[in-house]
Amino acid sequence: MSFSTHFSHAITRRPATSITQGLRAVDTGTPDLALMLAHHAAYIATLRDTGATVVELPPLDAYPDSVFVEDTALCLPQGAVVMRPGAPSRLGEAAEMAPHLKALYTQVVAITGADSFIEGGDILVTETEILVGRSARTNAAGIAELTRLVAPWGHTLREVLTPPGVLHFKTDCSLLGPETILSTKRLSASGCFAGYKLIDVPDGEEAAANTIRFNDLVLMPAGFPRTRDSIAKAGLTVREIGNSECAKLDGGMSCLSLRFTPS
Ligand code: CIR
Repeated sequence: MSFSTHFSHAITRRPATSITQGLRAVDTGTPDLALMLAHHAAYIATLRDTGATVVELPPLDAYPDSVFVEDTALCLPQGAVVMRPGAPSRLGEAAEMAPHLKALYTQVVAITGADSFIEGGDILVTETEILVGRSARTNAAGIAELTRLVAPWGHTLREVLTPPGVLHFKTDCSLLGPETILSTKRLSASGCFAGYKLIDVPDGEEAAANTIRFNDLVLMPAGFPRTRDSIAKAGLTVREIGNSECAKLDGGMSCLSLRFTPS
């Protein structure tokens, strides 16, 4: 079983009423909390359908973006690394996540450098390497510190670039199988996925690039039929989840969970 696609656990956090204050690159309207909660419940139910244990953490009103738990940690088979988010309003979310990781993992380490910034959304773990996109949220010092922390666990990092104007590296790509990546053309054009099997996101459906392969399912945002058909054609079982409210805050399928098999 591949450690990059198969997991026994996920951690999620319920959106708080402060979600209306969440960060966004462009204001396309206020997220509707009731609808977001309904989408969130469908997301959790789908993760559970694969047989995984899903931890549901309570809302954190002090952190409007705290539903996007992926940015707070990197979870690997050997241990977890607590991140240092580059968005000042999100920095405290990492410390809120640490105890929940410590409850499940024997090894939990943290990015601590005052100049180090790194968010989980910029990190794509494949079966053979960890790709980290430098972005407005993830800097060279953060990547260097993560490289040192995961080396003893046998992991190699490769620094790549998140396209300009794109929030996170994984806003534009996802791992669909141990060697298969779904990517926007604007990202794959950089050549960063040489050696992988690539599935292109059709033009105009770039917002569908952020999916997750979770056990035997691929969770993707609803409303992107051409991307859905390409993934299904690759032999994968797709579940579409409503994402209209998280999309207003630049969030998607990967952002809503930490996925791992603790050791
Ligand atoms: C933010 O700007 O930080 C949030 N509004 C969205 C975070 C999305 N997270 C992710 O892509 N991993």
